[in-house]
Amino acid sequence: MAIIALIATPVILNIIDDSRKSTNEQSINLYGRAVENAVANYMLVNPSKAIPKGSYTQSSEGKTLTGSQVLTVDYDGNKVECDTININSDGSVYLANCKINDVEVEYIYGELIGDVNNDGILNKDDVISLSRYLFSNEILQNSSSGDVDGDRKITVTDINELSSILGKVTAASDETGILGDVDGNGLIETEDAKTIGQYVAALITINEFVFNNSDTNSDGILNIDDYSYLLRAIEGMLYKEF
Ligand SMILES: [Ca+2]
Ligand SMILES: [Ca+2]
Ligand SMILES: [Ca+2]
Repeated sequence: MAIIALIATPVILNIIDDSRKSTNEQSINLYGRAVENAVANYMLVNPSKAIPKGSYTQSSEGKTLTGSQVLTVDYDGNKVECDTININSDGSVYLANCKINDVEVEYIYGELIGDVNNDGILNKDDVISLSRYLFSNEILQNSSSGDVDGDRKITVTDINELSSILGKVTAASDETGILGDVDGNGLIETEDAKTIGQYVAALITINEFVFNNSDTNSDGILNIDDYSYLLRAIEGMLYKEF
């Protein structure tokens, strides 16, 4: 009997742990769906407005979310508190770093669209990495997450949209910027290609920061190839499919 008890106890503990785990997952799933409904309701009431994307913070037991808009969440289950609540540009929801009734849980709800380096945070590093993935084949953990417009390709449009979601990503002159964003305004546009063209034609000089954002084919030389490479990308002819 003693032996059976020794063996049986850990199994029972595991079952309790598993059921607690699945209850936690259920709570987060229910809360995540309630947040998705809150987004849908917001769109229903404000049909002329854009999807209220971006990061949010909770108040009133998670029933109010504050970010680019204020959303009301209809949820009565176990208390769910999350440090990370993000509404993606397609209205889908991402929850991470959550606590259920004040106990931390590891479960993540949804996908954080645009988190191409897969660190659970959407920030300018993702935009910069995505540009380097498109142009110079930098390896990304989660490149498909960079398909912000959902056409199953990574293009300049995705980089620009992701940058816009973050309020247009800019880099300091001593940092690495978005490859292809020559003038550093946070968007890859024909103006950027023009600047390379002017440099190649010896009409202007450029500094190291501009050079680093201009060498789109990443061969350490800035010439007409970078100009045409960037132009092709802007026209959607340079892309990565998955
Ligand atoms: Ca895309
Ligand atoms: Ca630019
Ligand atoms: Ca080059």
